[in-house]
Amino acid sequence: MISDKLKLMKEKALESIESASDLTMIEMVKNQYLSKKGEISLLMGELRNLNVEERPAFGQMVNQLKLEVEQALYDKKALLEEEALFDALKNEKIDVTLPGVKLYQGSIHPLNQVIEDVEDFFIGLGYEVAEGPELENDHYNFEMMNLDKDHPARAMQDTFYTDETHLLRTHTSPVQARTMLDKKGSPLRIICPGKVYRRDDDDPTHSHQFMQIEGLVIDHHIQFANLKDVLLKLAQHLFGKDRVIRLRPSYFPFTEPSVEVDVSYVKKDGTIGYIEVLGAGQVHPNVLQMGGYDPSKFQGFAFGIGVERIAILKYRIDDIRHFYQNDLRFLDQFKGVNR
Ligand code: FA5
Repeated sequence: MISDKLKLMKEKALESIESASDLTMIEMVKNQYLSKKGEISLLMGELRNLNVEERPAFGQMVNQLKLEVEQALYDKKALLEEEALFDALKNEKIDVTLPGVKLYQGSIHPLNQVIEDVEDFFIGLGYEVAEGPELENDHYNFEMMNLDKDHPARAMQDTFYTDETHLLRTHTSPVQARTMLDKKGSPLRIICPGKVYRRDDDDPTHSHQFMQIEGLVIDHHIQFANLKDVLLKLAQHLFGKDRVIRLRPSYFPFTEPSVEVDVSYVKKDGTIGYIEVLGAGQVHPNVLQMGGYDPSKFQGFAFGIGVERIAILKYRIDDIRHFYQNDLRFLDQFKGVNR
């Protein structure tokens, strides 16, 4: 009987589906019965061997069988997929009791902390922050600063030349010249932090590469007293109200008169000592003139602060080289300072 044959096929198919243990086996059963040449599809070919009256009933039975096998495959597939997902979730379960991976948290380098602090102070006084190139033209680094080609003071700032006219700047003072030309004769007050380079021998207070913060103010009626006032206020902002500054006469070709400025500190034995932190002075008339300012109408003052020297004083560092060695034991001590 044809219906027995169909019944047998159904049992066989459902049994195979039932016993399929993964999705590949499901796919195989599906091919075996439902593909173009699958057992159920081939049954339809048998329609031809039946007489016309029998055909509709047979067609209906085969369709019914097909629907049931399809449904069983669908259900089993869903079940296997759910089991696979469940297994994956079980295996990938996060163990919240495991210790976490500690991420190293860096902090702002102590020299940058000093720069930010000095910037805050001067921005509060209405200064702008200017920038200039580290690879500088001899013209700005020396000539515009009143040091012509054969000036003996060039020897004090011997540096690294890349060709006849270009060098790693020896100080941040060339930014004075660049800013003056930019401002085209109008009053200005700027600071400029940045790296500078010299052929200095490294020792506890000297490095061949260090940082400076240049300052320049040009206006009418500027006096030396204005310079002294701002430098004392800066020292007290950085180190506390008990600090004093000491001005020693000095020489820079770009300022006249010129001074070197020391800040007081208490030595280990309790006595008062001084550390030189910057050079300064009133802008030389030649520098004003070259920068496009009439020296009979404008005066100015300028200064160049040694950033490392400020950090040495502020954080009591015994050797400037610590700032450049990237030793995390040293740098970790500055986390949260000034913040
Ligand atoms: C100058 O560089 C002048 N351009 C500063 C200046 C600007 C004067 C504007 C007048 C007007 P000096 O060579 O003294 O000056 O350097 C300034 C500061 O940089 C020093 O006071 C010191 O704090 C720091 N400094 C100088 N050489 C070194 C070095 N090798 N290592 C670390 N800090 C240094």
